[in-house]
Amino acid sequence: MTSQAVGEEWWRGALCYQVYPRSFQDSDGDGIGDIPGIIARLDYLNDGTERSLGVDAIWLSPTYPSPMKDFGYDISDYVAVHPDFGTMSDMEQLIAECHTRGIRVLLDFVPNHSSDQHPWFIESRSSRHSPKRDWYYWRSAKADGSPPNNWISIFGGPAWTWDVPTGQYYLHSFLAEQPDLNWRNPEVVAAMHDVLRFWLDRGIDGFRIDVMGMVLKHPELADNPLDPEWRPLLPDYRRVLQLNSRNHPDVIEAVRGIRRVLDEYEGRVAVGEVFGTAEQIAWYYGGEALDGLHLAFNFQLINEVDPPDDFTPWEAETIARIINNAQRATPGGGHLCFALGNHDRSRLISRMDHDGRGRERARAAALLHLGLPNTPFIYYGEEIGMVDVDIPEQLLQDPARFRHGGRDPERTPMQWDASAGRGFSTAEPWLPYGPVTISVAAEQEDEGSLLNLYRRASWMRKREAPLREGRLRDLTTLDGVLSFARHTRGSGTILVVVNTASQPRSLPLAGPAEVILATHTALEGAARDVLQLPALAAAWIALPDKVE
Ligand code: TEU
Repeated sequence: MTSQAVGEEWWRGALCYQVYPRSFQDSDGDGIGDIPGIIARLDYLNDGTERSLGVDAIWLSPTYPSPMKDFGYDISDYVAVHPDFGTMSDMEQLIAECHTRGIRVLLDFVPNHSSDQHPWFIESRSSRHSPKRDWYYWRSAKADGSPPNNWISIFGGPAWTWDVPTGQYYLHSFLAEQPDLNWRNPEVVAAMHDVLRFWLDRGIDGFRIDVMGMVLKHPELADNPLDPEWRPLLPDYRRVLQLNSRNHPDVIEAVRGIRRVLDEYEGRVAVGEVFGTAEQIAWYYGGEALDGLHLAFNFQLINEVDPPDDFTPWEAETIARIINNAQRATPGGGHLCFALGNHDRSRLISRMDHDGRGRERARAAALLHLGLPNTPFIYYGEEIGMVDVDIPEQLLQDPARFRHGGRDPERTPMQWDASAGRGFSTAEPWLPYGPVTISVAAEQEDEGSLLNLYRRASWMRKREAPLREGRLRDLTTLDGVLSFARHTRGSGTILVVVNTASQPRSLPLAGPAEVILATHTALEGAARDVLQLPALAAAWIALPDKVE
């Protein structure tokens, strides 16, 4: 690594970026993004200058061999690369090229389930006496032939599938092609830890861990309680509360085991995908010892409650509550990690566009996200304002239709330019492109663009200690305006203000200050007494002790 010392907790100040490899850059003309494509675009992410986005780490959604039933989250070999994405040597080159630019690389680790085509499962299902039978959850039918419990797959239907040759059911929390691994079997744990070491030995800087909270379930796989609030049209899996299938107290031991493997190496990070209340999310840090996840994703700015009902409104009180709850619940020294989007959730602008002002909110969201004390993860395309793309029925790919239209709308190819192939591919892309008006090229030309706002925010964050490592203070809301301060002893205070109201608001200032960055560039510069915030505006303001 060139930019930071090895062993440092680099991830605390880092700006992370999620690459969905199928959709980032195609290099071989098959309409599917690949690793050489990602390498070709690294300068966009970070070329060491302020012309680039200043990304410190990328997380790659799964790049492993997979039948692609769940687009890579069904892995048939944990220690190889899918030919659609390239070769192991491409991956090694990506790691090396990233490291010369000071970009860390996180892989997606999917511990809860493998593909049904993984040799482990093929062996496991071959006979009741297979030495790997217990690597997965096999159970006999109830007396009436029904599945062993009432669990429902997140993708709909029973979480159990009957295997005719061996006359038993196996458990799958997602698709039938994604059987759950049995983490109560020490052989499974050892094998999965070896997977981690395989990649850590190749220089991978850490992992985003898929559905960490499902890895250990109730030891007897007891029924889940029915959800009295379920009603038709809600996803099937919501018929039951995931009490015994998720966030089980035993999960933390699996987390600690993974953490111990990472601790055998220096400067590595585990970022877990976890769901629940602020307290449930915080629990994954491992308490005061902080021996659990380094970072636990908080998705509450996307959906405040889990399971999700509605998208979190762009509303000061709600945002303040989410931040407050997260701060209060997280153990001292635990570092927050917010995401405003990912490959499973509707894109930010589309979520917040009920009045056609989603784009304005996206600008303010950028300053909120990068202004919070957290390790922000940007979902590819968020920085150029990509939107959900309406996919014609016959082109839908995602097997998980638990959401109307599935998750394809937010997975469309990165739009690099306004050409027919968007700079992404010369072939028919695996998913259709979005509006031609949205592209990196267009954003780069426009000084006031969303991309330039992200870029400026990213580099300012690197320069200004309060934004990178300052404590959060004085979180307040007034009349739709959210504000909080970031403070470090010796480096001053920066105020983050977000006007979520659709009308202008006046913000009284205690004295002379300087707006160092704003959604509306006209706001930037010296300010005193009162700052007039346009509707949906946001700003970063350096307070007097910083101005001199
Ligand atoms: O997602 C987990 C997942 O499905 C949640 O987003 C779910 O909607 C939530 O638990 C409901 O409360 C991960 C991956 O991100 C996703 O792409 C995979 O399909 C899934 O796991 C299975 O690996």
